[in-house]
Amino acid sequence: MTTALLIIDVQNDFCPGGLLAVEGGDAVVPVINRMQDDFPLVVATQDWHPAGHSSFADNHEGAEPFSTAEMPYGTQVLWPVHCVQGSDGAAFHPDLATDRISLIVRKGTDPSLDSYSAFFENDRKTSTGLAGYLRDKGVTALTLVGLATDFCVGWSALDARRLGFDVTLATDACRAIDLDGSLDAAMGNMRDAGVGIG
Ligand code: VGL
Ligand code: ZN
Repeated sequence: MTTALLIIDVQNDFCPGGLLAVEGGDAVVPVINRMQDDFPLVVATQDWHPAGHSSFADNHEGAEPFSTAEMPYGTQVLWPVHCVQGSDGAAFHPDLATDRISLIVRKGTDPSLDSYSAFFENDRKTSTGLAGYLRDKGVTALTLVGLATDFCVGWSALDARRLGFDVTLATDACRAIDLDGSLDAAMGNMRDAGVGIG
């Protein structure tokens, strides 16, 4: 069994001082750095949006950040502008060790479609290609870390289970946004799906 470490969205905009800051987001960095040597394969994602992305409240007339909109693929939270392609906010946290990362998946690049999960965009159908990469590398199990527990980490964990991977969430290496009970909901969904909570 090969277990890979999947590092989700440890980017400046999700850390204190960023445009969609997660409380304590930067605290995951030293934990993740220490964990990397325990895994033969390390993969990371970056949230990577064009400025005109449809998940940004600014791109919806009169919409407030953290409100929702109905999209063709379902209900979408409208976020503050964050992780714009090439911006400092979209870069990895400067202290994240990146030398051992063998693949970086950039997601959320389609202006009309958000992508929380590392595996599928929010229509739950459009693949990022990550599953194929991991299977080709013989990976059968994943440990997930990063930001944010209740959105990109949680959706990635559920998709990974759906794809047949063994999944563990390393909770001390994750932090949540926690919007209207979203953390409790995500933890419940992950437990129900058989995600190991470490
Ligand atoms: C994320 C909201 C919007 C995340 C990304 O990384 O959890 N959350 N885009
Ligand atoms: Zn995003």
